[in-house]
Amino acid sequence: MPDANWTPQGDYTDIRYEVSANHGPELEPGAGPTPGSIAKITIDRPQVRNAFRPQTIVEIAHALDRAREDTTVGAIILTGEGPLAFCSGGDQQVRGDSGYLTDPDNPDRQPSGSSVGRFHVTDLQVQIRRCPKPVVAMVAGYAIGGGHVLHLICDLTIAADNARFGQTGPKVGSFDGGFGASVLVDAVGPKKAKEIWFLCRQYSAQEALSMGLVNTVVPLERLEAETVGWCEEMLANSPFALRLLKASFHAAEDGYAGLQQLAHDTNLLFYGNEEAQVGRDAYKQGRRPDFSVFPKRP
Ligand code: S0N
Repeated sequence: MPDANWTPQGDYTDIRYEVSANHGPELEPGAGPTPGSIAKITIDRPQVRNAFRPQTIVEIAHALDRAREDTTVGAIILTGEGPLAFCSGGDQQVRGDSGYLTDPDNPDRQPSGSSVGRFHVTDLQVQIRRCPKPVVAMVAGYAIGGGHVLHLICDLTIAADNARFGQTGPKVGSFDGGFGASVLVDAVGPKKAKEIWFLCRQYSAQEALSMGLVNTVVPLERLEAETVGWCEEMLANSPFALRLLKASFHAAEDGYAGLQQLAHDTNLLFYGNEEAQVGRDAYKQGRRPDFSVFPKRP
């Protein structure tokens, strides 16, 4: 499998953002790679097992937006630095009495001390779900607590054989009853989801595979090559079909917001259609549109 040839972009403190060179598979021998690149977002706080503080979440959100806007990017990898952890969830050192503190050492930015905070991860979870490109969690080591929820809401998870999965909420006085509960139920069923949350056990990569939490398990040394390979396969497919599939998978679970995404995606297609353009052009030219030529489809 070829090297992804990553190029770093952006200026971040808690993460790295890298984009691969054109990296699709050759459609025919000697034809060169098909256009398309992969973005990789790496949580870079290995000293705390890649726990996220608010700054980390702000940076992941920024990088995700960047990957979304980059029209060469067809798939996005979310991972953690090093072999020991994908992510260990919210950084408990900056957990306040009401969410997480942006800057606990700076009273000017946190005027009420430990009583003011928020859950930055709430918006990030939605952003990952609504990102129109596939997001792949590449998990080595621990995916624990809020880090487990992050992998859960990614579209696919490729796990190394040293990966360990679990929730810790009830052990540390916390819980994620949002996607962390509903998407987990969808993935593993209600009994197993309750076991995971109520007992706070850790599960091996093989156990995660057998309960449908991850897509595949590979030796640690092959983790990135395998993940890049899966992304390459998606790069060879229709990006709009992938986009609509992702929106379709989430439409029911996300209610009106899910339907809105799917509906607006049909708008994107409809704007390219002559019928929509007749309406636009007539308005711009100040005349009545003539839709009579278009069939009333059965
Ligand atoms: C990950 C674990 C299992 C790794 O164990 P290991 O390998 O033995 O390493 P340790 O020695 O334990 O850790 C190494 C160093 O890293 C620090 N550290 C690890 N995790 C965190 C963390 N989450 N926050 C801060 N520091 C962390 C250790 O302290 C240690 O530091 P040093 O070297 O200085 O001693 C193990 O570390 C572990 O179990 N970690 C804690 C996992 C955990 O409980 N995470 C928090 C769970 N909660 C959330 O994630 C909340 C998510 C959230 O944001 C949310 C979302 C929706 C609704 C609510 C919430 C909410 O916040 O409540």
